[in-house]
Amino acid sequence: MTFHAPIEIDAQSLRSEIIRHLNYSLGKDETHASLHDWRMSLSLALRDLVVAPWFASTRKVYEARAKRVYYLSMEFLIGRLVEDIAINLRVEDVAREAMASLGQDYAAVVADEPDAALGNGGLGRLAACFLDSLSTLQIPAYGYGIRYEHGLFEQHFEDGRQIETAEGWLTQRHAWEFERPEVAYEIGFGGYVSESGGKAAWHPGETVIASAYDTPIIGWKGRWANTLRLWAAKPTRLFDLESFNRGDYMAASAPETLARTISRVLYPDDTTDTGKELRLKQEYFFTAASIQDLLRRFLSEGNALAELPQHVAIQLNDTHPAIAGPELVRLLADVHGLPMAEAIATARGCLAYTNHTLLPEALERWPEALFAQILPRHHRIIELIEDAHLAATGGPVRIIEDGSVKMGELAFVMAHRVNGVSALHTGLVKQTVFRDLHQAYPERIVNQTNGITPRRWLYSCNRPLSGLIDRSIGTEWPDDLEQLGRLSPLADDGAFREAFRAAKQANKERLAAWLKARDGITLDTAAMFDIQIKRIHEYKRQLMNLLETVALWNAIRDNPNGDWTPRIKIFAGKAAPGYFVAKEIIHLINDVARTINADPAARGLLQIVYPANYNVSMAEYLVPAADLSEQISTAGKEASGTGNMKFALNGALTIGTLDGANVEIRERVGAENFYLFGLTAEEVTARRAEPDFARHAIEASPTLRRVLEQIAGGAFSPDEPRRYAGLVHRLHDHDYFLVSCDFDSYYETQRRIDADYRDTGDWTRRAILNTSNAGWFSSDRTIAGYAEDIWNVGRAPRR
Ligand code: GPU
Repeated sequence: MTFHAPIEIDAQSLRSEIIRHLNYSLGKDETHASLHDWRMSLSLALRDLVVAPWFASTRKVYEARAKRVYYLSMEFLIGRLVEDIAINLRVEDVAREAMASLGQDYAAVVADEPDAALGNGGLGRLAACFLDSLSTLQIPAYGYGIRYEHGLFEQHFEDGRQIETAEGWLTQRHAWEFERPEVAYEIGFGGYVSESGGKAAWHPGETVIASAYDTPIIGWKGRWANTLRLWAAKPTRLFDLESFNRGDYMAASAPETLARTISRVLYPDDTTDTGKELRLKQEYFFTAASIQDLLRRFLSEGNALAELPQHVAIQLNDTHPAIAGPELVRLLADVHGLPMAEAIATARGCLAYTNHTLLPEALERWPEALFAQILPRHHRIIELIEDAHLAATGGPVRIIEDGSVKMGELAFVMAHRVNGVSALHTGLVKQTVFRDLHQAYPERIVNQTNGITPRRWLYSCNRPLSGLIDRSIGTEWPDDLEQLGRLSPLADDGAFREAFRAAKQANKERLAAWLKARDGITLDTAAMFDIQIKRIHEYKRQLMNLLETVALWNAIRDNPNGDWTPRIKIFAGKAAPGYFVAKEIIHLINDVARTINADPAARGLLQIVYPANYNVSMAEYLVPAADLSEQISTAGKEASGTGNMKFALNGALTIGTLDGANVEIRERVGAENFYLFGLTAEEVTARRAEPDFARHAIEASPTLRRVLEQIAGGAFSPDEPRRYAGLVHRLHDHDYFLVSCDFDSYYETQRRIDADYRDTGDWTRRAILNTSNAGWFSSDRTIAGYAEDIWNVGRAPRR
């Protein structure tokens, strides 16, 4: 396969293109253009540059009749695209210059773009990094998902409490997408199944239209572009004219409203299954549209159905699209006439499933009655799949059990490969959730440790450091990230260390300036930036971090003349709107922050900052500015983590447990350059079985006891002294995530960090070794692993 030539454009020509779009796409002249107009014009001009490589890539795939990868995901947490696309096209300097020549501040223009927040957290961001790597590796691929009208809610704080409001990225035109009204499929729900002559047919009771919107995804150096195809739900029947003529205007638009509801909003639950009927409809909606679309493409190339697995790899991002199995079987058997056994085997040859969690509350199960009502034919097909599976294995694992359809078991049985997302997690998948299935199908489970795209998460978000790296080892590292290893010898070079430290300092100042402008907060950039950013969840233990913060504050007040290492504790993240405990933790963080930040004894020594509305763009400010990365989940609970990788890559040291990919990060960056603490996954299980383990731990720790007494006694909520009594009480009897047991080890490790951080030269040396050894965590490596072990697709050589 050949590649698309590099994009050649100078600032003068790009400037003309921007003005052309301003005039003819937006209908504005230069004197009346707003920031939004400039941003749209720049985006449309850049989008034009993507089109040629996009066409060329598509043409090559059709010509070669190459195998394609279909990545099915409920979430794509993409963030902003202007800068990303300019960088991948290698025209970011040209774009900056063109905007400057038009009197526009490039950074402000870039920041005007709303984040595409079509995801909750790690799972959705992983999908976005994978799209970037698939294009960079020139693997023919489509991302398939839902074009939510409202992405993840916006978070505000009122008196320290989280308030959610609807997100509205599509109230403006989305610059990057192409609407494809001609690509539309009818998606059915409900109804009944008829059988005659051994043939089954589903007659849905209601239907909606899935309508496609395509966004080109350009890879590094513009060599290749794949497509992200998102489905929007539209009514089959536009408008009920009869009702309108009767004067019933509400009823007249009811079909439209009902249909559009399906793609209206992203469910805001991260690693929890809410079991809502609309969610099941969303899952079937986008999965069925995607399967119909890929089958149509396959058949249009004149292939025989038996060859489907040689042409199609379908990756299920968790169980959300697990209905793909029965849907593909239905199309192969009911519509195309394959015998049932052959349909199942063919579908399995195409399908693979990624598991992202062991948390029981996240494992999707649908009430069988609801499932059978919405998807009656699929219900029956699942029974047939289960029969075949039971006949092959002799049990004991069922897919439908105790009145529930278990989507994990369904995905597993219908996949030829199942993967976990870190070495530790994959091991636990084999030993716990899928123990029996692993015994029945011992070849099926493989590991693919997660990764992150170095284009966004180093090159673009950290220009001070990526510039330094370019000058030190050349410019080939962004798509061959293990080249960063060549920085290791420089860890001992005084001048390089100084330059590395200066880059970190520049990032801290950039963050400080941004927060000042946004929230009016002042940060002392000489302090250590200690950052925990992720969804708020009990297992991630933001609470433990906060308890340690209070303990440090106590220590400072006990000894105000001590030689303390100044720290800024930064928290950011959203809680699911229905997750009461997580919201209580947010409230407590804000209450503690208010108290400590107002205490003169803490001034210059300890500050807590919790900027509202964490998203991808905020992470792009925070990650490069971190000195210390908090990865402190209860061992065995975080499947992988990807934030942990972003921080290490950007030269933060980690304080972390032996959980998820922390284990592999520590192995690679070196144990001396990673602050390990806490119980192991095995120890966690053992400790939890001990009676009163939390009470014992609290009794044994005067430091922790004091903190808990303060919180329970209202030291941080004087207006409502008992506000956190329940939270503290629960920690004594229901400390499922072992905050109490790991506290002392965590606190002591933090004090070691205080001491180590003061040796700036040595800290910087170890930070460099984090960056230089984090190259393996590129999502290019992860995607190459999927291509080899799961999809059986080739990747083009690097150029
Ligand atoms: N994860 Br399940 C999510 O972000 N959302 C989910 O619904 C589920 C998992 C995360 C894991 O918690 C995290 O450890 C992992 O790094 C990430 O998926 C990507 O694999």
